[in-house]
Amino acid sequence: MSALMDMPPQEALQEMRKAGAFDDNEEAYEQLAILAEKGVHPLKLLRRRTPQEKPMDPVLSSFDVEGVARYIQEHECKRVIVMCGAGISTSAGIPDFRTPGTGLYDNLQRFDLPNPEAVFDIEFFKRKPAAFYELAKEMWPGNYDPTPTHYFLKLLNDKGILLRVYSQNIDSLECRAGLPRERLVAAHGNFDAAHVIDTDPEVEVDIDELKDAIEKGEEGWQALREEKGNLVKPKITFFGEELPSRFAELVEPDFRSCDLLLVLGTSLVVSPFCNLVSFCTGAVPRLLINREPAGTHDRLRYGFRFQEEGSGNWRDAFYSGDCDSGSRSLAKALGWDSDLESLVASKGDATVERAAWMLEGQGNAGTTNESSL
Ligand code: CNA
Repeated sequence: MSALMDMPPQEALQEMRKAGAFDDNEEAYEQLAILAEKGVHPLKLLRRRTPQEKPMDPVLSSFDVEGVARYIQEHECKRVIVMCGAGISTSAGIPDFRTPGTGLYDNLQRFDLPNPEAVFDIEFFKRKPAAFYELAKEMWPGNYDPTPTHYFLKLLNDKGILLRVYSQNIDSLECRAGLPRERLVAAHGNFDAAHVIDTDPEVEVDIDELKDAIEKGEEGWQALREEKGNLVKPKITFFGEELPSRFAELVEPDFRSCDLLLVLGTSLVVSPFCNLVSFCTGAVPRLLINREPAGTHDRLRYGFRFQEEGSGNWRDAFYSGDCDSGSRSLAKALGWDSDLESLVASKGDATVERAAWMLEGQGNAGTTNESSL
């Protein structure tokens, strides 16, 4: 394996593929291929030396929301990373992918797809764009309002302790809640911009132009296709497409310096995103807030160990339930519940005092809507 490390990223990846490393996970291969092209070595991502396998002394006084809140206060956390997914937006009325009955995948039958994922597959889109355009019309941002969880993200920012939100969501609700753009990595893109597919250098299209075309139905998007020379789509990342360069640029330094990880509303099955849970160091506490356990170490390399007894878990906590109630519980345990409710009631406009440990040395200049991290 050390010889692999000495090879250039793309060559190493091919060797790993030949050895069968991706036989049952072609998607992981595709994502690593994209990063390898950018010079990121696959072994660096897959073999990060995290001590999860070796038990450590417990870093949390209790493996629950209260234990995590105590940790944040006692260790004066200031580089919190949040990873989130579709589950933070379901209370806004946007279905997630996989919840049985209500998830998007269960509601795509009418598009007659070979499999539900096909609607976000770039090759399928090129052959049959109508299904995606129909769905895009339904999901277009603007029709939905942020949830209390989105305001909780803003709260962490206003308290001065948020390093970054890594979101898989394409609904842009994080920023609509008032989270500054520089705090967000929209790992799978969003509807903020549009482009003509298969153009290099990429040809951008005004997102409103695409919106107008989609609203007119097939006639509209066919006319736009003719005008631009190829299909136009929002800059959301399809299966088989490259993740935004901002993701590759920020992921290493961010996770290296992260002092607490919160994971909200995701099934943690889409790679490379799901692998991020292993990127912070082994002593960094992690809290999953979700309706069901996800990303556990039996399913995900260096995944959560909150189901382990005794010394098998030293840093992971799980809040089983809705993101909004989990976020409210954490805010309450931190003594920040009234701040959160003010943000919810004011749609993000309320002014919130920074965390006590972020006030030190700042005199009275500790009340702000912006984090200076
Ligand atoms: P997913 O696979 O559908 O998983 C969602 C997870 O959230 C599941 O484990 C659910 O049990 C859980 N969940 C659902 N509602 C709640 C809730 N209110 N509180 C707590 N937990 C809840 O979705 P992922 O995000 O994991 O998958 C990644 C895909 C989803 C990304 O590529 C996104 O682009 C895509 N997606 C985004 C949106 C959006 O932008 N709002 C909507 C649907 C899909």
